[in-house]
Amino acid sequence: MSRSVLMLSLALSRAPFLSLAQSVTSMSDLEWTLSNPNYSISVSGKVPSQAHLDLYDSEVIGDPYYGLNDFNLRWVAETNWTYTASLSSFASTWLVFDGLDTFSTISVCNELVASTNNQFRQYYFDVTQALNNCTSPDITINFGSAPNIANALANTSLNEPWEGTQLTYEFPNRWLIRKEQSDFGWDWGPAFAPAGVWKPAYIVQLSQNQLYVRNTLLDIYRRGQLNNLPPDQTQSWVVNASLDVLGSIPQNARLRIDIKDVNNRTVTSSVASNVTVSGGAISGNIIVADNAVQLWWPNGLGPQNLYYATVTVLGSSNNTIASSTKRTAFRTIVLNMEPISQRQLAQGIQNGNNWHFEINGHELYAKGSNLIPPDAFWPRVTETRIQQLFDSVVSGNQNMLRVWASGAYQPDFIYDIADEKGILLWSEFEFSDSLYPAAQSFLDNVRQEAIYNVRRVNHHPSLALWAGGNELENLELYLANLSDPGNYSRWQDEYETLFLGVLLPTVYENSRSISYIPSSTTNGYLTLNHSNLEHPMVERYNNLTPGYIYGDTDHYDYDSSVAFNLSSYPVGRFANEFGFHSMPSLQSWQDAVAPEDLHFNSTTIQLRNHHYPSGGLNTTNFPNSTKGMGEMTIAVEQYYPTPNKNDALANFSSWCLATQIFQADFYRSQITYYRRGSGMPERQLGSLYWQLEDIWQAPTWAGIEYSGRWKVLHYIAKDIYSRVIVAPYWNYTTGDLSVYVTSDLWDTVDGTVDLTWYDWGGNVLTNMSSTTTTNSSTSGGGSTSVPFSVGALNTTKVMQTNTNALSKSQGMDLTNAVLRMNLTATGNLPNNDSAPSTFTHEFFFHPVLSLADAKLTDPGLTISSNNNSASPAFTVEATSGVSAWTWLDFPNGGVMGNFEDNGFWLVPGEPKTVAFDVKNDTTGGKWMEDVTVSSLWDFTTP
Ligand code: BMA
Repeated sequence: MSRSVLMLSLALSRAPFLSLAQSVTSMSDLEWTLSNPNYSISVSGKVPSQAHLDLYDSEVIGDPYYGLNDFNLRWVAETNWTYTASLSSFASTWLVFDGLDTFSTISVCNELVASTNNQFRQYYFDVTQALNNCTSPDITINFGSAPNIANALANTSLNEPWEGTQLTYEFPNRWLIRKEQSDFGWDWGPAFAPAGVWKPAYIVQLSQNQLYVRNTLLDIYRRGQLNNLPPDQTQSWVVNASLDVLGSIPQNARLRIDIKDVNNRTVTSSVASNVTVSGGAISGNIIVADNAVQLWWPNGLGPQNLYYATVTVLGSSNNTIASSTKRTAFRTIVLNMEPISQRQLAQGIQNGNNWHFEINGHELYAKGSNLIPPDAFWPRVTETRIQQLFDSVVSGNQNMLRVWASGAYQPDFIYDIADEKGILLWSEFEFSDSLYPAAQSFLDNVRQEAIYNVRRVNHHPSLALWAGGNELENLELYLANLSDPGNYSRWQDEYETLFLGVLLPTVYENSRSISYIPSSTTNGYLTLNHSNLEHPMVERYNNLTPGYIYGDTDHYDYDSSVAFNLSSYPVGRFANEFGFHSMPSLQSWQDAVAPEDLHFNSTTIQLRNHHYPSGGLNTTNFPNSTKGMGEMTIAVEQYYPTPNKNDALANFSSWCLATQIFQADFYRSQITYYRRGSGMPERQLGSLYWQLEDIWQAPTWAGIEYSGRWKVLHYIAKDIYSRVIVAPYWNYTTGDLSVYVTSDLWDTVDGTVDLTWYDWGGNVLTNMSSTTTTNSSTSGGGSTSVPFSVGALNTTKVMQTNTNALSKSQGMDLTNAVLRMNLTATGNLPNNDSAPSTFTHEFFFHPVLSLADAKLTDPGLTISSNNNSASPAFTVEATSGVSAWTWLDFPNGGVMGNFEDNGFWLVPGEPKTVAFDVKNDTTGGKWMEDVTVSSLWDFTTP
């Protein structure tokens, strides 16, 4: 089998595209050289790759992630890089690049082919002419320095007199170029501004009458469906297909669409109607009966039924000219922003507008987080890594990720993984935290990028939404109004030109199945009128009726003194971002910094903290960094006993953990609040915290570290994203304490919550059993058992009391009391025919705001392992007191994975066995010997 045929058949197995082009050679198969004459560098290079990675492989530079190499390697970003390779002689040849990062000049046989300026576009060039007169053909791709070019563009008319709106992290002027915006620095990441052929590239040879499919659009929607509006679920499906091809499409060409299930059974094989040929694309559609297919559901809401759709271009004698297969599915997903209806008002929902997702016509509670670029260098993001990351998403009980604007459009393999695992991907165009140029050349460039990506990913059932960009309305337009009120209408007009005039029509013209919002955080639209083709969406902005609720929320408050003040949280329909930063573990730090730097305020650690960003290229960002480090320290000091260990490394490790405990505690408090909102007048239906994972080893908002290790946050988020939860809501000023059960199931669930007060020694406070005000509770043995029934996507109160009253009238020592809430319930999982499931959840509440004020007791923790490396498990027991924030830890190197539970509380006499999910192990199980357990008590010991 020739290499190119092999490559085609490999491509087929995943089926990113299937083309009958006669010869497709991957440019990865060429021998590339990377060179830079200014530095006399000439090393071997790769495609796909980036200069930093090839220089690291050739040992010209050290690990870009080590120490302060992000600063030391700035020279790599500030110079030009050239990739060259020899070509065999090719006739009738196209070069197809799925991604060039970013400013490239391409020559073949010394003849200029093209220049490119957009990382996110697919480029294709007919180089037949250039090859014709060439004896030893070669290709040269010269990449200009993106930071230098951005600076040069700042002196052109592309730049505008923006004031107070442009957030610079490190390299300036990112908004003038179409390159991953976080490549120029962000508050959680380094600034490498890499360059290279960052995505696959192909040499395509076509003879006459042959076509190469370079992109495939599949749009599956219910008949009559319109973007952003809930469709009629009884309608049949429309499957609209459109192939972008190289080569010329015969005038009389027809299209056939075959749909098969994953067992290769044909669902339908039909010749498409309404076939059109225009602009290098052939399009047509078929109808599929509603009952011919099974629906796709997100994680936890039903099965992920998948299908293969093959679109074939047929010639006049029914001969196949080209064909493309995509794995897809049948589902509708809508972001419903319609006005609150009479029916909803009658249910007690507060007036205003909806802002929630509906899958196949059902409201769902979106549980998840924000996905940032998993690496500063995309070419080293492997499928295995993403599989593992998404396994953590699934086991973390998440069903939605917001793919944050200003990384990169996700490659197909990531959507494929999300399709398989049922993770909805709220996707965004790459614009963030600045205003953007309004020049025609810029808009045209963006339009091409948007068309390519909207068409490329539309077939994925995991695609949940397109948003124009990050924080544009709540932050950027707000800042524009604040700093330049005289020109505000200009900034709003320009914003609308790009986000309503270019991006919205790109979505609406290519897809009817996906909703669009111009900005991640938005109050939604005032009107939506699909018959107004010019301007279907009119934004609401701040046109608000007092007392009404609109839109989604974004919440950051670095004043940790109000972290647990519930009235400081926003009341909205959906929380798309909220968070606070924490340190990564000692183990992650050990991967990235020298042993002598392993202390809280070492220069390296401080300078790797980019919250708050330097705002430029200085490498002495101590004033801002200290602020960010200080926020973490203050939070720990406020709420927990502070570690003060004799051993410097142990002290550092404890401090890292302590910052993670605060982070997790704070997020949990917000998540419970937002989830309870599903049954409150705000009808709150989503919680996506900032941020899922790390791009490198640094203090950030992440719940999963760069190595894949879970921080306390990811464990606690997993727990609090359980289906049916019990949680306390405490006003620590008045002492009012209520306990609610909240469920995101689609049927009523019945169960009981056992409420038991303990002292820190682990003794049940038997005289405290009747501290609830519910009617039907029963007490005994120091516990109160409260039955409950909670409706679909709803909440119900199971206890109301006042801690000050408990202290005054019942003599409770609040510093020596802990309320354990234990829930057991029975109910049905959505779209699941098996017997009812049992749901359990536990929460420990302490009636003092700071655990530093609590009478913590040594819990006398013990740990033992099952010594079974094939299915490792550890049994932990508290022998002499309540164990708060019990933390199992595993060593660095050799093993990666996660415990099934962590950060939990224990009372004496109830051992808990915790399994460990191994993702990699090169130690043959030896790592199990080094697993440790600690708790908050350990912060109090030297
Ligand atoms: C929001 C996000 C990101 C940022 C995060 C933490 O602004 O959209 O831009 O990294 O908060 O500051």
